[in-house]
Amino acid sequence: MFSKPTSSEPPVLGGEQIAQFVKDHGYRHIFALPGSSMTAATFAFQNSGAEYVPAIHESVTVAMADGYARVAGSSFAMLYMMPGVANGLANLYNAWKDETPMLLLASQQGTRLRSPMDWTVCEGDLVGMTRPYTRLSHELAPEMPLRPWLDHARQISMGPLPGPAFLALQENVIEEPQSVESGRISVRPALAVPDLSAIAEALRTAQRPLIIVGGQLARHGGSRAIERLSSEQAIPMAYEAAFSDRLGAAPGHPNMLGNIIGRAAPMEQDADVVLAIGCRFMAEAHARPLPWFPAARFIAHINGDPTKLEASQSVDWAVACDPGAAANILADLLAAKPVSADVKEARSQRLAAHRNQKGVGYMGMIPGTLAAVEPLRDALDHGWVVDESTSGLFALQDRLTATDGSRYIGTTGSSLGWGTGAAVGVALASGEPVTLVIGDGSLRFSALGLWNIAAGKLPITVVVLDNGGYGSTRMFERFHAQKLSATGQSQEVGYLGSDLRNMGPSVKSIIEGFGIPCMTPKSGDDMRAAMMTAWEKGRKGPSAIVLPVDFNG
Ligand SMILES: Cc1ncc(C[n+]2csc(CCOP(=O)(O)OP(=O)(O)O)c2C)c(N)n1
Ligand SMILES: [Mg+2]
Repeated sequence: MFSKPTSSEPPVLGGEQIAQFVKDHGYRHIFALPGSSMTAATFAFQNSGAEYVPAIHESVTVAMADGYARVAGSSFAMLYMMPGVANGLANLYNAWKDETPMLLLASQQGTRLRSPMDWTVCEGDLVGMTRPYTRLSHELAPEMPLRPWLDHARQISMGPLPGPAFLALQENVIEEPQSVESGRISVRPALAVPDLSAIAEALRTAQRPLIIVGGQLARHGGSRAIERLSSEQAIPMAYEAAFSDRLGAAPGHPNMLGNIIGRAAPMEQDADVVLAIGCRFMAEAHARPLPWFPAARFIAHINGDPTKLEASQSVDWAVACDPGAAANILADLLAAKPVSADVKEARSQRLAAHRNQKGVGYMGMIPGTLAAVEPLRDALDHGWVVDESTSGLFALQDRLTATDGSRYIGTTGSSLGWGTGAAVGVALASGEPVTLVIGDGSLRFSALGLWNIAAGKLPITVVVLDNGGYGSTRMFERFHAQKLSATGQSQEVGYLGSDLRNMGPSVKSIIEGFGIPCMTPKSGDDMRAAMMTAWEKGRKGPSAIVLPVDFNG
Protein backbone atom coordinates (compact mmCIF):
# COMPACT_ATOMS: atom_id res chain seq x y z
CA MET A 1 0.00 0.00 0.00
CA PHE A 2 2.77 2.41 0.92
CA SER A 3 5.60 1.50 -1.42
CA LYS A 4 7.99 4.46 -1.29
CA PRO A 5 8.38 7.67 0.66
CA THR A 6 6.47 10.32 -1.28
CA SER A 7 7.96 13.45 0.22
CA SER A 8 11.13 15.42 -0.16
CA GLU A 9 10.41 17.41 3.04
CA PRO A 10 12.94 17.06 5.86
CA PRO A 11 12.05 14.40 8.48
CA VAL A 12 10.04 15.52 11.54
CA LEU A 13 9.85 13.93 15.00
CA GLY A 14 7.18 11.22 15.07
CA GLY A 15 5.61 12.80 18.17
CA GLU A 16 5.23 16.10 16.31
CA GLN A 17 3.68 14.34 13.34
CA ILE A 18 1.11 12.75 15.66
CA ALA A 19 0.27 16.16 17.14
CA GLN A 20 -0.04 17.55 13.59
CA PHE A 21 -2.41 14.69 12.71
CA VAL A 22 -4.56 15.64 15.74
CA LYS A 23 -4.57 19.25 14.60
CA ASP A 24 -5.32 18.53 10.95
CA HIS A 25 -8.37 16.43 11.83
CA GLY A 26 -9.65 19.01 14.31
CA TYR A 27 -9.82 16.69 17.32
CA ARG A 28 -10.87 18.94 20.19
CA HIS A 29 -9.69 16.55 22.94
CA ILE A 30 -6.84 14.10 23.45
CA PHE A 31 -7.47 11.30 25.98
CA ALA A 32 -4.19 9.97 27.28
CA LEU A 33 -2.16 8.69 30.18
CA PRO A 34 1.52 9.39 29.55
CA GLY A 35 4.74 7.47 30.09
CA SER A 36 8.41 7.72 29.17
CA SER A 37 8.31 6.11 25.74
CA MET A 38 5.69 8.55 24.43
CA THR A 39 7.28 11.75 25.72
CA ALA A 40 7.86 13.36 22.33
CA ALA A 41 4.14 13.00 21.57
CA THR A 42 3.00 14.22 25.00
CA PHE A 43 5.35 17.20 24.62
CA ALA A 44 4.09 18.04 21.14
CA PHE A 45 0.41 17.74 22.16
CA GLN A 46 0.88 21.21 23.70
CA ASN A 47 0.78 22.53 20.13
CA SER A 48 -1.98 20.28 18.80
CA GLY A 49 -4.82 22.73 19.32
CA ALA A 50 -6.61 20.04 21.37
CA GLU A 51 -7.28 19.95 25.11
CA TYR A 52 -5.33 17.19 26.85
CA VAL A 53 -7.60 15.13 29.14
CA PRO A 54 -5.55 13.16 31.65
CA ALA A 55 -6.81 10.23 33.72
CA ILE A 56 -5.64 8.30 36.77
CA HIS A 57 -6.21 4.87 35.16
CA GLU A 58 -6.22 3.74 31.54
CA SER A 59 -9.63 2.07 31.87
CA VAL A 60 -10.97 5.62 32.32
CA THR A 61 -8.95 6.97 29.37
CA VAL A 62 -10.50 4.39 27.05
CA ALA A 63 -14.02 4.82 28.47
CA MET A 64 -13.77 8.60 28.05
CA ALA A 65 -12.58 8.24 24.44
CA ASP A 66 -15.38 5.74 23.85
CA GLY A 67 -18.16 7.93 25.27
CA TYR A 68 -16.76 10.92 23.40
CA ALA A 69 -16.63 9.17 20.02
CA ARG A 70 -20.20 7.90 20.42
CA VAL A 71 -21.34 11.53 20.42
CA ALA A 72 -18.67 13.32 18.36
CA GLY A 73 -18.22 10.61 15.70
CA SER A 74 -14.51 10.06 16.38
CA SER A 75 -11.95 10.30 19.17
CA PHE A 76 -8.23 10.05 19.76
CA ALA A 77 -6.52 8.35 22.70
CA MET A 78 -2.99 7.32 23.61
CA LEU A 79 -1.71 4.84 26.21
CA TYR A 80 1.61 3.70 27.60
CA MET A 81 2.92 0.30 26.43
CA MET A 82 1.70 -3.08 27.69
CA PRO A 83 0.50 -1.98 31.17
CA GLY A 84 -1.54 0.90 29.77
CA VAL A 85 -3.14 -1.21 27.07
CA ALA A 86 -3.87 -4.05 29.51
CA ASN A 87 -5.54 -1.63 31.91
CA GLY A 88 -7.69 -0.26 29.09
CA LEU A 89 -8.61 -3.58 27.52
CA ALA A 90 -12.01 -4.29 29.15
CA ASN A 91 -13.25 -0.90 28.01
CA LEU A 92 -11.76 -1.39 24.55
CA TYR A 93 -13.97 -4.50 24.47
CA ASN A 94 -17.01 -2.32 25.27
CA ALA A 95 -16.07 0.09 22.48
CA TRP A 96 -15.58 -2.84 20.09
CA LYS A 97 -18.97 -4.35 20.93
CA ASP A 98 -20.67 -1.08 20.09
CA GLU A 99 -18.60 -0.24 16.99
CA THR A 100 -17.21 2.98 18.44
CA PRO A 101 -15.19 5.00 15.91
CA MET A 102 -12.14 5.63 18.09
CA LEU A 103 -8.44 5.69 17.29
CA LEU A 104 -6.19 4.33 20.02
CA LEU A 105 -2.41 4.62 19.97
CA ALA A 106 0.09 3.12 22.38
CA SER A 107 3.83 3.36 22.74
CA GLN A 108 5.82 0.16 22.32
CA GLN A 109 9.42 -0.89 22.98
CA GLY A 110 11.87 0.66 20.49
CA THR A 111 13.00 -1.25 17.42
CA ARG A 112 16.48 -2.19 18.67
CA LEU A 113 15.12 -3.73 21.87
CA ARG A 114 11.98 -5.29 20.39
CA SER A 115 12.25 -8.95 21.40
CA PRO A 116 10.45 -12.18 20.58
CA MET A 117 9.09 -12.87 24.04
CA ASP A 118 8.66 -9.45 25.59
CA TRP A 119 11.96 -9.63 27.46
CA THR A 120 12.23 -5.91 28.15
CA VAL A 121 10.29 -3.81 30.63
CA CYS A 122 6.69 -3.00 29.63
CA GLU A 123 7.11 -4.53 26.18
CA GLY A 124 4.18 -6.70 25.11
CA ASP A 125 2.28 -8.22 22.22
CA LEU A 126 0.01 -5.20 21.90
CA VAL A 127 -1.31 -6.22 18.50
CA GLY A 128 -2.19 -9.68 19.79
CA MET A 129 -3.90 -8.19 22.83
CA THR A 130 -6.04 -5.73 20.88
CA ARG A 131 -6.66 -7.56 17.60
CA PRO A 132 -9.89 -9.30 18.73
CA TYR A 133 -11.41 -5.96 19.75
CA THR A 134 -10.41 -3.72 16.85
CA ARG A 135 -11.13 -3.30 13.16
CA LEU A 136 -7.40 -2.77 12.63
CA SER A 137 -4.43 -3.45 14.89
CA HIS A 138 -0.87 -2.92 13.73
CA GLU A 139 2.61 -2.14 15.03
CA LEU A 140 4.72 0.56 13.38
CA ALA A 141 8.50 0.54 13.13
CA PRO A 142 10.67 3.35 11.70
CA GLU A 143 10.65 3.53 7.88
CA MET A 144 6.98 2.60 7.91
CA PRO A 145 4.91 5.59 6.74
CA LEU A 146 3.62 7.11 9.98
CA ARG A 147 1.13 9.70 8.78
CA PRO A 148 -0.49 7.49 6.12
CA TRP A 149 -0.95 4.77 8.75
CA LEU A 150 -2.54 7.26 11.16
CA ASP A 151 -4.93 8.46 8.45
CA HIS A 152 -5.67 4.92 7.35
CA ALA A 153 -6.43 3.75 10.92
CA ARG A 154 -8.69 6.73 11.49
CA GLN A 155 -10.62 6.05 8.26
CA ILE A 156 -11.04 2.38 9.16
CA SER A 157 -12.34 3.28 12.62
CA MET A 158 -15.01 5.48 11.06
CA GLY A 159 -16.54 2.97 8.70
CA PRO A 160 -18.52 1.93 6.79
CA LEU A 161 -17.97 -0.78 9.44
CA PRO A 162 -16.94 1.45 12.33
CA GLY A 163 -15.06 0.29 15.40
CA PRO A 164 -11.86 0.92 17.32
CA ALA A 165 -8.55 1.00 15.42
CA PHE A 166 -5.22 0.55 17.19
CA LEU A 167 -1.61 1.38 16.36
CA ALA A 168 1.37 0.43 18.54
CA LEU A 169 4.24 2.81 17.87
CA GLN A 170 7.76 1.71 18.64
CA GLU A 171 9.44 4.25 20.88
CA ASN A 172 11.81 5.51 18.20
CA VAL A 173 8.89 6.08 15.81
CA ILE A 174 7.65 8.64 18.32
CA GLU A 175 10.95 9.95 19.63
CA GLU A 176 13.01 10.26 16.42
CA PRO A 177 12.55 12.07 13.09
CA GLN A 178 10.46 10.20 10.50
CA SER A 179 9.92 11.04 6.85
CA VAL A 180 6.92 13.27 6.26
CA GLU A 181 4.52 11.47 3.97
CA SER A 182 0.93 11.56 2.87
CA GLY A 183 -1.43 9.05 1.32
CA ARG A 184 -4.88 9.03 -0.25
CA ILE A 185 -7.78 9.26 2.17
CA SER A 186 -10.68 7.29 0.75
CA VAL A 187 -14.35 8.22 0.78
CA ARG A 188 -16.23 5.22 2.18
CA PRO A 189 -19.97 5.31 1.49
CA ALA A 190 -22.41 3.21 3.52
CA LEU A 191 -23.23 -0.32 2.35
CA ALA A 192 -26.04 -0.25 -0.22
CA VAL A 193 -29.45 -1.69 0.64
CA PRO A 194 -30.70 -4.63 -1.47
CA ASP A 195 -34.34 -5.30 -2.37
CA LEU A 196 -36.27 -5.57 0.91
CA SER A 197 -39.72 -6.20 -0.54
CA ALA A 198 -39.86 -9.78 0.86
CA ILE A 199 -39.39 -8.40 4.39
CA ALA A 200 -41.96 -5.65 3.81
CA GLU A 201 -44.44 -8.21 2.50
CA ALA A 202 -43.93 -10.49 5.50
CA LEU A 203 -44.49 -7.57 7.89
CA ARG A 204 -47.56 -6.43 5.93
CA THR A 205 -49.30 -9.80 6.07
CA ALA A 206 -48.31 -10.78 9.63
CA GLN A 207 -50.95 -11.25 12.31
CA ARG A 208 -48.51 -10.96 15.22
CA PRO A 209 -45.40 -9.11 13.95
CA LEU A 210 -42.57 -7.93 16.21
CA ILE A 211 -39.64 -5.61 15.52
CA ILE A 212 -36.50 -5.88 17.65
CA VAL A 213 -34.34 -2.78 17.56
CA GLY A 214 -30.69 -2.39 18.53
CA GLY A 215 -28.33 0.49 19.07
CA GLN A 216 -26.86 0.21 15.59
CA LEU A 217 -30.25 1.32 14.20
CA ALA A 218 -30.07 4.51 16.26
CA ARG A 219 -26.42 5.09 15.37
CA HIS A 220 -27.27 4.82 11.67
CA GLY A 221 -30.20 7.22 11.90
CA GLY A 222 -33.04 4.71 11.47
CA SER A 223 -34.98 5.13 14.72
CA ARG A 224 -37.52 7.65 13.48
CA ALA A 225 -38.33 5.52 10.40
CA ILE A 226 -38.93 2.39 12.50
CA GLU A 227 -41.06 4.37 14.95
CA ARG A 228 -43.13 5.64 12.00
CA LEU A 229 -43.43 2.14 10.53
CA SER A 230 -44.48 0.80 13.94
CA SER A 231 -47.20 3.46 14.33
CA GLU A 232 -48.53 3.19 10.79
CA GLN A 233 -48.64 -0.62 10.71
CA ALA A 234 -49.45 -1.19 14.44
CA ILE A 235 -46.37 -3.31 15.06
CA PRO A 236 -44.93 -3.73 18.57
CA MET A 237 -41.24 -2.98 19.12
CA ALA A 238 -38.81 -4.38 21.69
CA TYR A 239 -35.22 -3.68 22.66
CA GLU A 240 -32.66 -6.39 22.07
CA ALA A 241 -31.87 -8.77 24.92
CA ALA A 242 -30.28 -7.21 28.01
CA PHE A 243 -27.96 -4.22 27.36
CA SER A 244 -28.42 -1.70 24.54
CA ASP A 245 -25.75 0.75 23.45
CA ARG A 246 -28.39 3.17 22.14
CA LEU A 247 -32.18 2.95 22.24
CA GLY A 248 -33.12 1.80 18.74
CA ALA A 249 -36.52 3.48 19.17
CA ALA A 250 -37.94 5.90 21.72
CA PRO A 251 -38.81 4.41 25.12
CA GLY A 252 -41.94 6.57 25.27
CA HIS A 253 -43.31 5.39 21.90
CA PRO A 254 -46.73 3.82 22.57
CA ASN A 255 -45.74 0.61 20.75
CA MET A 256 -42.42 0.16 22.58
CA LEU A 257 -42.64 -2.77 24.99
CA GLY A 258 -39.15 -2.51 26.50
CA ASN A 259 -36.66 -5.34 26.73
CA ILE A 260 -37.33 -8.51 24.81
CA ILE A 261 -36.66 -10.56 27.92
CA GLY A 262 -38.83 -8.18 29.94
CA ARG A 263 -42.33 -7.00 29.16
CA ALA A 264 -42.00 -8.01 25.49
CA ALA A 265 -41.36 -11.68 26.35
CA PRO A 266 -44.90 -12.97 25.57
CA MET A 267 -44.88 -11.15 22.19
CA GLU A 268 -41.53 -12.80 21.43
CA GLN A 269 -42.95 -16.25 22.14
CA ASP A 270 -45.96 -15.93 19.84
CA ALA A 271 -44.71 -13.58 17.08
CA ASP A 272 -45.37 -14.92 13.57
CA VAL A 273 -43.06 -12.48 11.76
CA VAL A 274 -39.92 -10.98 13.33
CA LEU A 275 -37.66 -8.21 12.07
CA ALA A 276 -34.43 -7.75 14.06
CA ILE A 277 -32.77 -4.56 12.86
CA GLY A 278 -29.46 -3.01 13.92
CA CYS A 279 -29.18 -5.45 16.81
CA ARG A 280 -27.52 -8.73 17.64
CA PHE A 281 -29.29 -11.99 16.83
CA MET A 282 -29.25 -13.13 19.59
CA ALA A 283 -26.53 -12.40 22.11
CA GLU A 284 -27.91 -13.50 25.43
CA ALA A 285 -25.21 -14.11 28.03
CA HIS A 286 -26.66 -17.45 29.13
CA ALA A 287 -28.43 -20.32 27.41
CA ARG A 288 -32.12 -20.05 28.21
CA PRO A 289 -34.71 -22.76 28.66
CA LEU A 290 -37.11 -21.39 26.02
CA PRO A 291 -36.28 -21.25 22.29
CA TRP A 292 -36.39 -17.84 20.65
CA PHE A 293 -39.40 -17.10 18.41
CA PRO A 294 -40.93 -20.60 18.43
CA ALA A 295 -44.05 -19.47 16.52
CA ALA A 296 -42.32 -17.42 13.81
CA ARG A 297 -42.88 -18.36 10.16
CA PHE A 298 -40.45 -15.66 8.99
CA ILE A 299 -37.47 -14.00 10.68
CA ALA A 300 -35.30 -11.31 9.08
CA HIS A 301 -32.08 -9.87 10.49
CA ILE A 302 -30.58 -6.64 9.18
CA ASN A 303 -27.15 -5.56 10.43
CA GLY A 304 -24.49 -3.21 9.10
CA ASP A 305 -21.76 -5.75 9.80
CA PRO A 306 -21.91 -9.03 7.84
CA THR A 307 -19.96 -10.82 10.58
CA LYS A 308 -22.76 -10.08 13.04
CA LEU A 309 -25.49 -11.70 10.94
CA GLU A 310 -26.78 -14.96 12.33
CA ALA A 311 -24.04 -14.84 14.97
CA SER A 312 -25.73 -17.41 17.17
CA GLN A 313 -28.96 -18.39 15.38
CA SER A 314 -30.16 -18.78 11.82
CA VAL A 315 -32.89 -16.66 10.28
CA ASP A 316 -34.85 -16.74 7.01
CA TRP A 317 -33.43 -13.53 5.62
CA ALA A 318 -30.04 -12.13 6.70
CA VAL A 319 -29.16 -8.78 5.15
CA ALA A 320 -25.89 -6.84 5.54
CA CYS A 321 -26.60 -3.20 4.76
CA ASP A 322 -26.94 0.22 6.37
CA PRO A 323 -29.75 -0.35 8.90
CA GLY A 324 -30.71 3.34 8.89
CA ALA A 325 -31.27 3.39 5.15
CA ALA A 326 -33.01 -0.01 5.34
CA ALA A 327 -35.42 1.29 8.00
CA ASN A 328 -36.40 4.21 5.79
CA ILE A 329 -36.90 1.98 2.76
CA LEU A 330 -39.04 -0.49 4.72
CA ALA A 331 -41.17 2.29 6.20
CA ASP A 332 -41.74 3.71 2.71
CA LEU A 333 -42.51 0.30 1.16
CA LEU A 334 -45.13 -0.36 3.82
CA ALA A 335 -46.57 3.15 3.67
CA ALA A 336 -47.06 2.67 -0.08
CA LYS A 337 -48.78 -0.69 0.45
CA PRO A 338 -49.97 -0.80 4.08
CA VAL A 339 -51.51 -3.50 6.22
CA SER A 340 -55.25 -4.08 5.67
CA ALA A 341 -57.62 -2.21 8.01
CA ASP A 342 -58.97 -5.31 9.75
CA VAL A 343 -55.53 -6.83 10.40
CA LYS A 344 -54.31 -3.47 11.68
CA GLU A 345 -57.28 -3.25 14.04
CA ALA A 346 -56.54 -6.74 15.40
CA ARG A 347 -52.89 -5.82 15.89
CA SER A 348 -53.86 -2.62 17.72
CA GLN A 349 -56.17 -4.52 20.07
CA ARG A 350 -53.45 -7.03 20.81
CA LEU A 351 -51.02 -4.22 21.59
CA ALA A 352 -53.52 -2.48 23.87
CA ALA A 353 -54.18 -5.69 25.79
CA HIS A 354 -50.47 -6.25 26.21
CA ARG A 355 -49.41 -2.71 27.06
CA ASN A 356 -50.48 -2.64 30.67
CA GLN A 357 -49.32 -6.08 31.74
CA LYS A 358 -47.18 -6.02 34.84
CA GLY A 359 -44.48 -8.33 36.16
CA VAL A 360 -43.85 -10.00 32.81
CA GLY A 361 -40.55 -11.83 32.14
CA TYR A 362 -37.53 -10.32 33.89
CA MET A 363 -39.64 -7.40 35.13
CA GLY A 364 -41.27 -9.72 37.64
CA MET A 365 -37.89 -10.26 39.30
CA ILE A 366 -37.03 -6.60 39.91
CA PRO A 367 -40.07 -4.89 41.47
CA GLY A 368 -37.89 -2.92 43.91
CA THR A 369 -35.66 -1.66 41.08
CA LEU A 370 -38.69 -0.61 39.03
CA ALA A 371 -39.94 1.42 41.98
CA ALA A 372 -36.49 2.94 42.58
CA VAL A 373 -36.09 4.29 39.02
CA GLU A 374 -39.54 5.91 39.01
CA PRO A 375 -38.09 9.38 39.90
CA LEU A 376 -35.83 9.06 36.83
CA ARG A 377 -38.64 8.62 34.31
CA ASP A 378 -37.97 11.93 32.52
CA ALA A 379 -34.15 11.63 32.73
CA LEU A 380 -33.79 12.01 28.95
CA ASP A 381 -35.44 15.41 29.17
CA HIS A 382 -32.59 16.57 31.45
CA GLY A 383 -29.78 15.88 28.94
CA TRP A 384 -27.90 12.74 28.03
CA VAL A 385 -28.29 9.49 29.97
CA VAL A 386 -25.29 7.20 30.37
CA ASP A 387 -26.46 3.87 31.72
CA GLU A 388 -24.36 1.34 33.60
CA SER A 389 -27.06 0.31 36.02
CA THR A 390 -27.12 -3.44 35.20
CA SER A 391 -30.45 -4.66 36.63
CA GLY A 392 -31.53 -1.02 36.60
CA LEU A 393 -31.35 -0.79 32.83
CA PHE A 394 -34.35 -3.09 32.34
CA ALA A 395 -36.30 -0.88 34.68
CA LEU A 396 -35.10 2.29 32.96
CA GLN A 397 -36.00 0.98 29.51
CA ASP A 398 -39.45 0.28 30.89
CA ARG A 399 -40.01 3.57 32.70
CA LEU A 400 -38.33 6.25 30.56
CA THR A 401 -41.01 8.41 28.97
CA ALA A 402 -39.08 10.31 26.28
CA THR A 403 -40.43 10.22 22.75
CA ASP A 404 -36.89 10.90 21.52
CA GLY A 405 -34.48 8.24 22.77
CA SER A 406 -31.42 9.53 20.95
CA ARG A 407 -29.58 10.81 24.02
CA TYR A 408 -29.36 7.41 25.77
CA ILE A 409 -25.97 5.67 25.83
CA GLY A 410 -25.10 2.28 27.31
CA THR A 411 -22.76 -0.53 26.39
CA THR A 412 -23.64 -4.01 25.20
CA GLY A 413 -20.15 -5.21 26.18
CA SER A 414 -21.20 -5.13 29.85
CA SER A 415 -17.61 -4.91 31.04
CA LEU A 416 -18.27 -2.96 34.21
CA GLY A 417 -16.04 -0.02 35.05
CA TRP A 418 -17.07 2.03 32.04
CA GLY A 419 -19.83 4.39 33.19
CA THR A 420 -17.97 7.26 34.85
CA GLY A 421 -15.45 7.60 32.02
CA ALA A 422 -18.12 7.27 29.34
CA ALA A 423 -20.16 10.00 31.05
CA VAL A 424 -17.14 12.32 30.99
CA GLY A 425 -16.64 11.67 27.27
CA VAL A 426 -20.32 12.31 26.54
CA ALA A 427 -20.29 15.54 28.59
CA LEU A 428 -17.14 16.83 26.84
CA ALA A 429 -18.37 15.94 23.34
CA SER A 430 -21.93 17.22 23.76
CA GLY A 431 -21.39 20.20 26.06
CA GLU A 432 -24.71 19.22 27.65
CA PRO A 433 -25.68 17.87 31.10
CA VAL A 434 -25.37 14.13 31.63
CA THR A 435 -27.21 11.83 34.03
CA LEU A 436 -25.05 8.81 34.83
CA VAL A 437 -27.28 6.01 36.13
CA ILE A 438 -25.00 3.44 37.68
CA GLY A 439 -25.24 0.41 39.96
CA ASP A 440 -23.41 0.62 43.28
CA GLY A 441 -21.18 -2.24 42.13
CA SER A 442 -20.40 -0.55 38.81
CA LEU A 443 -19.73 2.71 40.64
CA ARG A 444 -17.02 0.93 42.65
CA PHE A 445 -15.60 -0.62 39.44
CA SER A 446 -15.34 2.78 37.79
CA ALA A 447 -14.66 4.94 40.86
CA LEU A 448 -11.43 6.29 39.35
CA GLY A 449 -13.44 8.07 36.68
CA LEU A 450 -14.99 10.22 39.41
CA TRP A 451 -11.63 11.98 39.43
CA ASN A 452 -12.32 13.28 35.89
CA ILE A 453 -15.87 14.30 36.71
CA ALA A 454 -14.51 16.38 39.59
CA ALA A 455 -11.36 17.65 37.82
CA GLY A 456 -13.34 18.76 34.78
CA LYS A 457 -16.13 20.29 36.95
CA LEU A 458 -18.50 18.64 34.49
CA PRO A 459 -22.31 18.93 34.57
CA ILE A 460 -22.78 15.27 35.45
CA THR A 461 -25.41 14.00 37.90
CA VAL A 462 -24.31 10.61 39.21
CA VAL A 463 -27.34 8.53 40.23
CA VAL A 464 -26.30 5.40 42.09
CA LEU A 465 -28.85 2.60 42.44
CA ASP A 466 -27.66 1.07 45.70
CA ASN A 467 -28.88 -2.47 46.36
CA GLY A 468 -25.94 -3.37 48.59
CA GLY A 469 -23.64 -4.86 45.95
CA TYR A 470 -24.07 -7.11 42.94
CA GLY A 471 -27.83 -7.66 42.83
CA SER A 472 -27.82 -9.43 39.45
CA THR A 473 -25.04 -11.78 40.59
CA ARG A 474 -27.06 -12.62 43.71
CA MET A 475 -30.04 -13.41 41.50
CA PHE A 476 -27.96 -15.95 39.59
CA GLU A 477 -26.92 -17.50 42.89
CA ARG A 478 -30.59 -17.83 43.88
CA PHE A 479 -31.30 -19.57 40.55
CA HIS A 480 -28.38 -21.89 41.18
CA ALA A 481 -29.60 -22.76 44.67
CA GLN A 482 -33.08 -23.46 43.27
CA LYS A 483 -31.62 -25.73 40.60
CA LEU A 484 -29.70 -27.68 43.24
CA SER A 485 -32.67 -27.94 45.57
CA ALA A 486 -34.68 -29.51 42.72
CA THR A 487 -32.10 -32.31 42.71
CA GLY A 488 -32.35 -32.73 46.48
CA GLN A 489 -29.05 -31.01 47.32
CA SER A 490 -29.81 -27.76 48.98
CA GLN A 491 -27.78 -25.08 50.68
CA GLU A 492 -28.48 -21.50 51.69
CA VAL A 493 -27.11 -18.80 49.38
CA GLY A 494 -23.84 -17.30 50.67
CA TYR A 495 -23.58 -14.24 48.37
CA LEU A 496 -19.80 -14.44 48.62
CA GLY A 497 -18.41 -11.25 47.13
CA SER A 498 -21.81 -9.99 45.99
CA ASP A 499 -23.22 -8.72 49.30
CA LEU A 500 -21.27 -5.52 49.92
CA ARG A 501 -23.49 -4.15 52.70
CA ASN A 502 -21.44 -3.07 55.69
CA MET A 503 -18.18 -3.77 53.84
CA GLY A 504 -15.59 -1.10 53.10
CA PRO A 505 -16.35 2.55 52.49
CA SER A 506 -19.91 3.52 51.59
CA VAL A 507 -20.82 4.68 48.10
CA LYS A 508 -21.36 8.16 49.54
CA SER A 509 -17.89 8.32 51.09
CA ILE A 510 -16.26 7.04 47.88
CA ILE A 511 -17.98 9.78 45.89
CA GLU A 512 -17.30 12.48 48.46
CA GLY A 513 -13.67 11.31 48.62
CA PHE A 514 -13.37 12.64 45.07
CA GLY A 515 -14.84 15.97 46.16
CA ILE A 516 -18.30 15.44 44.64
CA PRO A 517 -21.27 16.39 46.87
CA CYS A 518 -23.58 13.41 47.39
CA MET A 519 -27.18 13.24 48.59
CA THR A 520 -28.46 10.12 50.35
CA PRO A 521 -32.25 10.24 50.72
CA LYS A 522 -33.66 7.50 52.93
CA SER A 523 -36.56 5.12 52.19
CA GLY A 524 -39.76 7.03 52.80
CA ASP A 525 -38.28 10.39 51.68
CA ASP A 526 -39.64 12.17 48.62
CA MET A 527 -37.27 10.63 46.04
CA ARG A 528 -38.65 12.65 43.16
CA ALA A 529 -37.99 15.94 45.01
CA ALA A 530 -34.47 14.73 45.89
CA MET A 531 -33.85 13.78 42.25
CA MET A 532 -34.98 17.20 41.02
CA THR A 533 -32.55 18.84 43.48
CA ALA A 534 -29.71 16.60 42.27
CA TRP A 535 -30.44 17.54 38.65
CA GLU A 536 -30.62 21.23 39.55
CA LYS A 537 -27.13 21.03 41.08
CA GLY A 538 -25.89 18.75 38.30
CA ARG A 539 -26.60 21.32 35.61
CA LYS A 540 -23.89 23.52 37.16
CA GLY A 541 -21.28 20.92 38.05
CA PRO A 542 -20.72 17.48 39.53
CA SER A 543 -23.55 16.22 41.70
CA ALA A 544 -24.48 12.79 43.06
CA ILE A 545 -27.41 11.04 44.66
CA VAL A 546 -27.68 7.51 46.03
CA LEU A 547 -31.14 5.96 45.56
CA PRO A 548 -31.79 2.99 47.87
CA VAL A 549 -32.93 -0.18 46.11
CA ASP A 550 -34.34 -3.34 47.67
CA PHE A 551 -31.56 -5.89 48.33
CA ASN A 552 -33.59 -8.57 46.52
CA GLY A 553 -34.18 -6.54 43.35
C1 LIG B 1 -15.44 -6.19 34.70
C2 LIG B 1 -16.57 -7.06 35.12
N1 LIG B 1 -16.43 -7.90 36.17
C3 LIG B 1 -17.46 -8.67 36.59
C4 LIG B 1 -18.65 -8.65 35.94
C5 LIG B 1 -19.79 -9.58 36.37
N2 LIG B 1 -20.95 -8.81 36.84
C6 LIG B 1 -22.05 -8.67 36.10
S1 LIG B 1 -23.23 -7.80 36.86
C7 LIG B 1 -22.29 -7.57 38.24
C8 LIG B 1 -22.81 -6.79 39.40
C9 LIG B 1 -22.98 -5.34 39.12
O1 LIG B 1 -23.39 -4.66 40.28
P1 LIG B 1 -24.20 -3.34 40.18
O2 LIG B 1 -23.56 -2.42 39.24
O3 LIG B 1 -24.42 -2.84 41.56
O4 LIG B 1 -25.58 -3.78 39.53
P2 LIG B 1 -26.69 -4.77 40.12
O5 LIG B 1 -26.29 -6.15 39.70
O6 LIG B 1 -26.70 -4.62 41.59
O7 LIG B 1 -27.95 -4.34 39.48
C10 LIG B 1 -21.05 -8.20 38.08
C11 LIG B 1 -19.99 -8.21 39.10
C12 LIG B 1 -18.76 -7.78 34.82
N3 LIG B 1 -19.88 -7.70 34.08
N4 LIG B 1 -17.72 -6.99 34.45
MG1 LIG C 1 -25.90 -3.14 42.88
